[in-house]
Amino acid sequence: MKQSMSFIPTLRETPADAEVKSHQLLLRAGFIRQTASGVYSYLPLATKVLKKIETIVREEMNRAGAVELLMPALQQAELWEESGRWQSYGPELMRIHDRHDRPFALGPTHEEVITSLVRDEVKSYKRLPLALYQIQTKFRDEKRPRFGLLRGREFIMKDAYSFHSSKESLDEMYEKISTAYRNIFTRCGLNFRAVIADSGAMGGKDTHEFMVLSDIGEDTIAYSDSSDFAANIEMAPVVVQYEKSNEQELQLEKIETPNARTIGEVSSLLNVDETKCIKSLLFKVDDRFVLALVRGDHEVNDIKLKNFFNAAVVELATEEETLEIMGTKPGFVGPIHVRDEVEIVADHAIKAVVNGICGANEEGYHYQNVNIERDTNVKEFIDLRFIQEGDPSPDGVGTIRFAKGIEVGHVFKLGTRYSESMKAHYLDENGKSQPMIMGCYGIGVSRTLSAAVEQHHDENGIVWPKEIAPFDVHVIAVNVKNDEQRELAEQIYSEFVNEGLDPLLDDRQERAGVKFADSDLIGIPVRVVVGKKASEQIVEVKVRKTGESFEVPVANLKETIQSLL
Ligand code: 9G3
Repeated sequence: MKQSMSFIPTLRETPADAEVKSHQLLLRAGFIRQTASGVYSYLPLATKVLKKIETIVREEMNRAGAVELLMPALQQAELWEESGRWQSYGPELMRIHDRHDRPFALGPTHEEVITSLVRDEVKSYKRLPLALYQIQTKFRDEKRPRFGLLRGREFIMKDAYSFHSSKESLDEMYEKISTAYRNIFTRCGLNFRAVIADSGAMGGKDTHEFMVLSDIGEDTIAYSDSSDFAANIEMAPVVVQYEKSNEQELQLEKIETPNARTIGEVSSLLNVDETKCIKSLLFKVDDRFVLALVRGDHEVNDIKLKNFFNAAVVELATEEETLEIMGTKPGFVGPIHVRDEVEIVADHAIKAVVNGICGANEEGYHYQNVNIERDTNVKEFIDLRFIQEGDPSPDGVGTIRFAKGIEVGHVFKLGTRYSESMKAHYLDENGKSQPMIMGCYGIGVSRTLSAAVEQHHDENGIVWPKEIAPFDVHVIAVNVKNDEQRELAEQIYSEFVNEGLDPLLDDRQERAGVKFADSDLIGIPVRVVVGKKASEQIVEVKVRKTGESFEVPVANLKETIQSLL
């Protein structure tokens, strides 16, 4: 491509409303432009990168045995009525009406469409397993679009769906596609982790997220410092074994604790360690109330609470609900003298607390010398707390550290969640009708582009990994008014094209400083500068990542570039 004919509107200044580096640089380097909140145009350079990422995705998905198709973005409401999701999704689902006033959704994902397509065509176990994928624009009306392409309202996703007649077959496909994902993110030059994730509302059982490590990531990953264990913090199990101290259990005693509501206030008022305090939080779990107990220095993991009760909705009770159910405000809630209908679950750590402190369910009062198994009727001790840095890794190897991650991939074992609700059945080898067992697998393609910039940039601009760079080499004619420089640059450009490279030629009438600044911003891995020494058939080669540069006779240029790429 020649820049004099291209469309790469670079910016000198950093746009004010862009908070993260990838958003700033994609705007400044002329890769994207916003049209509406969370809606972007991909300019020519971004389009090139997207095509490279998509090519890698296709190669790896095809290798895993999946077949590409393309489904409509327009999805009739009836399909979502069948799966029961038309009601369960709120304003995030982009809904429209056609000219006959019939309701449609702009597809945020395609479980309903693919299941209806396969159920109508596949009737026998002989046609399974089947794995289909597409690369297509998705629509989700995010409440707070932000960070450019990282959280948009219209974005490009590769979504795949697989159909099986046995759990083993699904497990096999799940592994193959997980391997494909590792290959994809590795080839895209990303530092990522596959983490055990919670299936959330997807209802599936096993699920993994693929996280690109980045400080601006929205998810927290708990990973082992000496093994490949990694889990979304919501799912990371806690395997600490607690030693109960052998101190004498003392008589339970109610004490005045005026205005001491938080664990911090209580522990400093009574001069006891937070590990002796019992934090009691009332939750609404579906249609009942549950009192969750964790040690004062721990936090309740609401996802673990939700999974324990296999609940659809888990929310902290409001202050009014707490007052009504527990008879006091949240700061004085405790597990002693609790209404029978309120179930109490406690984290394992609580069992080891001797002579602890808890709220007395009376404003201004706490109990001391609380011994949970003597003084309360805890329904069950479970793994209820969030994992913390320094905890032992659940696989028994090393210690847990936290990192922030950007989710770029997510794989799910769906089971029969959609095939039952949408009646996608097949006849098994005994002629018996069975619901298909499904898996689904997503990659945020446009998000992967942004995540790559988050991981690969410096103070001068983007530093593309060569596998997904918009071009292989940037040829710059320093002064296009100088015939020798211009002609040599064009000659080098043509030779690169003939050698099968994909070069970008800066043949613009611009000052050298502008060309070099733009080249740093755009971030093509290797640069060839044709300047004053063109008359000696000498050019300068510069490596964008390291900044190293060296003079090369034009005769040696081909092998120099090939060795660098
Ligand atoms: C919706 C809306 C937003 C959504 C969904 C549905 C996320 C929804 C989960 C998935 C699961 C997998 C196939 C590819 C991989 C991910 N946000 N999810 O189902 F209506 Cl508005 O999309 N789908």
